[in-house]
Amino acid sequence: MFLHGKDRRLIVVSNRLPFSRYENENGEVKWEKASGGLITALEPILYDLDGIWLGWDGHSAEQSGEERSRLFSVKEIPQPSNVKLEEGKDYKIGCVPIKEDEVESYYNRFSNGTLWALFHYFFEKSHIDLSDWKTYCQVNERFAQYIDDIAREDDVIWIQDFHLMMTPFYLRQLRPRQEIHFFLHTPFPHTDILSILPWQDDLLGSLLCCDTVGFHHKQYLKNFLTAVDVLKRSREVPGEETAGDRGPLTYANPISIDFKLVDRTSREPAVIERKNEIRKKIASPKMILGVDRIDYSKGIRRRLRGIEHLIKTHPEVQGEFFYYQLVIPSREGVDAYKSLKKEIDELIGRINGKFATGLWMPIHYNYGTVPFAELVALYLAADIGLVTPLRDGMNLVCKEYIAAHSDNDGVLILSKFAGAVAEIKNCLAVNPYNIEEIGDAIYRALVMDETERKRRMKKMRKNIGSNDIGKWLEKCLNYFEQARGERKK
Ligand code: GDG
Repeated sequence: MFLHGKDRRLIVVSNRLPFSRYENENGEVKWEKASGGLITALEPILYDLDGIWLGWDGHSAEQSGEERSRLFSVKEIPQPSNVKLEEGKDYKIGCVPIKEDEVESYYNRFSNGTLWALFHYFFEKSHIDLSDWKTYCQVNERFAQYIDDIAREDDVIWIQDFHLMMTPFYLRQLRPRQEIHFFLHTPFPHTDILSILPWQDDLLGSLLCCDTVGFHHKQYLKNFLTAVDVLKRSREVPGEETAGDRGPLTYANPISIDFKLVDRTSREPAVIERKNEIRKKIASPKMILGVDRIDYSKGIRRRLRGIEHLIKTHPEVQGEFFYYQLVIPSREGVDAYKSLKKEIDELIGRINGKFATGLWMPIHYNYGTVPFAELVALYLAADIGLVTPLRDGMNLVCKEYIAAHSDNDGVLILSKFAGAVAEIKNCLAVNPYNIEEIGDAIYRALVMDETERKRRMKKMRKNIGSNDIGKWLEKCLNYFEQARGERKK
C-alpha cells in the first residue's frame, strides 16, 4: 500500500489514541491498550504505512504535562503484557491534551451524549447545550492547531469520526492548501433527525471544507447529501469561503477487519486448544456469543429478552444452550452508560433466577476485556454469533465472528440496523427491536442442520475475506487520489 508520493505521510487524527495513559498508585506512568472498532480497523493501516496517529491519551491535560507536538514511536511505549507488537513495524503517536472539565463537556456530554445519541436515532437522549457546543468547538480547534504544528505541506490528514467534525473547518483556515479527509464511523442520520441539532449547519459546513468525506453505507451518504442540499438551498454555508468552490468528493465504503489476522489466529494450536477448553467447561451442547461495548445502541437488553422469549416458547431448549455475553466497559463518565450496566446486571439475574435448573444457567456474563487470542477462541467456540444493535454504523464484531470460523461452521444472527448487514447476505437478519423475532431466530439457528450452516458460513467468509481492511484502505486512498486529481484541474 502506498500514498502516491515519496514524502507524503499519513496522519490519522481521532479523539482517542489506541493506548491510554494512566498513573498507578505509586505515581508511575503506565499505558494500557484500548479497544474499539476504530482502533481495530485503523491500527493495521498505521503499521503498514508507518504513519502518525494524533489523538488524546485518556489522561487529563493537567496531569500529563506533555511537551507540545512531540511525536513518539509506539515502540517507546512500555507495552502491556497482552500486547505483541508486530516485528519490524512501527508508527508514531502524538498526544493532544484535553483538560478535565473539557473531558466532561466536549467528550462525555457533547460527543458521547449529544452527537452519539442523535446519530444513532436516540434523539430523546440527546441533550442540547450551548456551552457544551462551545467546548466541542474549542477542543476541535486545538486538534487543528496540533495538526498544524506537525504536518508537512504534502501530508495527508485523515480526521476520524463524530468527535472531530469541526476540526476540518479550523484546519482549513490554518492550511488552505492542505489535503484534508474525513471518515464518519457512525451512521449519518436522516435530515429530520439531524435538524434537531441547532449547530447542524456548522458541522455540515465544516465537512464541506474537506477534500473527501467517507461513510460506511450508501444510505448515510444519501442522508449527508440531502442535508447539504437543504442547507445550500436555505442559506450561506459556513466555512464555504475557505473551502473554495470545490466541494468534497463523497463516497460510501464499508469498513472491515484484518480478515487474515483473525483467520490465522483461529488456526493457531493454542487458540484451538483454548476453544476446546471453553467448550469442555460448558455443559450445554450449543454456545451462543455476544460481544459488545457497553452501549444502549448495541441492543443488549432486548437481546437478553429475546433469549427469555426463546426459553418461554421452546422450554425444550433448557440445558441445550449457553449464552455468553462479553461486555466491554466504555464511556463510564456518561450517565446513560452508568445506569445501563446496572440494568443489564439485574436483567441477567432475573432471567437466570427464573430459568436456571440444577447446574445449568442460560446466561453467563463477563464485564471486562479479554486479549485478542482469547476473543478469537470465544468466536470459534460459539455455534451462534448474536449481534443485534438497535443502530450501528458498521459493526466489526460480526465480521470477526465470520473470520474466526475457519471451521466453516457457525450461524450469524445480525441486526437489520447494522451497516454490516448490507454485505452479509447469508446471516439471519432480525429486527433488533422485536424480541419475539430475536428468540425465533435463535431457535432457527439452534436447529439449523450442518449443511445449511456450512453453506451460509462459506459464503459469508468468501465475501468478508475478499473485502477486508486492506481493500477498504485501498478504496479510500483511491478516492483521495481522485480528489487530488480533480483539485489540480
Ligand atoms: C465504532 C462504530 C464501527 C471488543 N471487546 C474486546 C475487543 N473488542 C473489539 C472487537 C471489535 C471492536 O472492539 C468493536 O467494534 P464494533 O465495530 O463492533 O463497535 P464500536 O466500538 O462501537 O465501533 C461501529 C466501528 O466504529 C468501526 O468503524 O463498525 O459501527 O460504532 O473489533 O474485537 N478486542 C479485544 N478484547 C476485547 O475484550 N482485544
